[in-house]
Amino acid sequence: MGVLNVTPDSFSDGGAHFDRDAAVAHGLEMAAQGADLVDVGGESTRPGANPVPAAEEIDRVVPVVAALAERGVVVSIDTAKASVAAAAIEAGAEVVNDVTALGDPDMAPLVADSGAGVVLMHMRGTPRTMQQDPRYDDVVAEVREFLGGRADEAAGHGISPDRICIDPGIGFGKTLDHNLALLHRVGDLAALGYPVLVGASRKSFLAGILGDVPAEERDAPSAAAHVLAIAGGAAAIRVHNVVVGLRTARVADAIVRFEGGTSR
Ligand code: PMM
Repeated sequence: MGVLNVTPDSFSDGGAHFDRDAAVAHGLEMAAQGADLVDVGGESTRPGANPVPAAEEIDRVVPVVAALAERGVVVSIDTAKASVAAAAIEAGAEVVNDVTALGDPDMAPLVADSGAGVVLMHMRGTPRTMQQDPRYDDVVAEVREFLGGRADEAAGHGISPDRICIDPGIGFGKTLDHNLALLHRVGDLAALGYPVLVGASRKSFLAGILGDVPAEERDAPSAAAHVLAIAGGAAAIRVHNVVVGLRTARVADAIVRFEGGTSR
């Protein structure tokens, strides 16, 4: 999944794709580079970010979704608002990437009725407050319990289980240790039986390990996290740099899936 933030303030590519034509061009570029999905978002979820009114979010994302879908790109819409998701699905989006895991009561019926796929992500709190002293007794168990519950809820609304993907929400209300625990034990989440999406790309926990490495220099560190997530059973990764993400994922996959026994 390639990240396409159509916002003036996302943390890692903030502003770079705010211009509509530039956003469409970058989305097409990521698809040509091999992204299976282009994830279009119009509201920043960076820590401390303020919400964007639905009408403005729709105005940002719908023309970009429509232009990409028209050209055959499979688009996911990164939104927590059912009204935005509805407009994006109308414009051709096939997946709803919801960082609140169906927090909007209108979202589950919309996804069910439209036949879209859905990504259910774990977040503690809201982007405004989520990094203020997040605490868990057992972060992996709590995230697993939450995602299992949300997936059941989605299925209860008639969303087909084969259209559901789960995501631990790296960086969303988590300390460095929480992120490391979740990445270390992706298999515990995969055991729920749904494909797991992991988004570690350029996130600040990497700087928590490496020191002050700027976001645009975090692609190799992101790849390290994604490779180990794949080894733990992750089915998809959400990345800014599709060339690096896809190449590393393909090598990781080849090793993880190797069944040839001892070398000859
Ligand atoms: N991270 C961000 C935004 N949306 N969606 C999912 N499913 N998983 C993530 O980890 C995730 C997300 C924040 O990162 P960005 O500002 O680079 O988009």
